Amino acid sequence: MTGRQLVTSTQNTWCPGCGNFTIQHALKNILADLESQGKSLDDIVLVSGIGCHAKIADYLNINSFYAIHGRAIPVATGIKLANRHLTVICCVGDGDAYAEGLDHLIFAAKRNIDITVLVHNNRVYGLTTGQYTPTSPLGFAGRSTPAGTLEYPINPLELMLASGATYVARGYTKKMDQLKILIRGGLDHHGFACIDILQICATFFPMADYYNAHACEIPEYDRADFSAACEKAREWDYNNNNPIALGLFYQRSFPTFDDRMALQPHEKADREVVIAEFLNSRL
Ligand SMILES: Cc1ncc(C[n+]2csc(CCOP(=O)(O)OP(=O)(O)O)c2C)c(N)n1
Ligand code: SF4
Repeated sequence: MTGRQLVTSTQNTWCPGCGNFTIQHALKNILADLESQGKSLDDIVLVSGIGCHAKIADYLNINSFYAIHGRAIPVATGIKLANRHLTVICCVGDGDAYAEGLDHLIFAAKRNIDITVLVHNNRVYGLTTGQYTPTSPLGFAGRSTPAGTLEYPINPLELMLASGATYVARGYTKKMDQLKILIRGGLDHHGFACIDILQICATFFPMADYYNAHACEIPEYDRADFSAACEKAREWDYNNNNPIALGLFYQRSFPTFDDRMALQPHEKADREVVIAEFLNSRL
């Protein structure tokens, strides 16, 4: 039970059947669980980008910040560094995080900042009505590519593993129970968590039949084994017709950027001394 009404009264404008509903529902349940376990919801911040996914910040009744397109992750990073006590969740789109804000995603993974990124990966620009994104398959015929794309998609799991993410998972909006476990695992993980969520865009890329036919569970292996995780992540490259493994691919414990930052002198007076010393050394 939660003491708070978690869904706001803001009018919801997602299309019927949109996978964003599942992600919102999963988050709502997780928030209620966290509160019933003694966590104050005031210690949770949701940051979103720009796109259909981003409206989740309007619909969930928690502290939130609507960033600009591709910039949710630096905002989330700043919030975490300003107050390490907060749990910071970042909801981003695949256009948002894998195109516009890709450098921020890579650097957040490299730094192992303790935030949880949920990529609503519908493999299309939903809000701007169907242009291709970095995870659209080769030949995707959308508004900006009516004759089909000429590019192969990127594999975001492989990219996140290579960049240093310490929790890498893939969920699917038609598997809400598993999605909840993966998101909760990311929130409980101390370090940078990235969960690529295969999301149904009911209007511009309705992939449910395809995903339902190809989705499978990841087999047992040591989740701290980087090579095994990379091998598993390469099996489905977002373009071939191989089985699509869902679940946790990789997790390891490693010092976070915020931990390291806390060890640095951060008092204003200290900073002024350091800056003065530096300037004097240049004279
Ligand atoms: C810098 C910038 N470029 C372009 C846009 C226009 N724009 C708004 S939403 C959007 C696409 C969002 O797609 P995605 O991140 O995949 O999210 P979805 O709508 O699919 O959830 C674009 C290109 C913008 N707002 N800002
Ligand atoms: S356009 Fe796609 S992603 Fe956007 S609300 Fe509709 S179904 Fe959802």
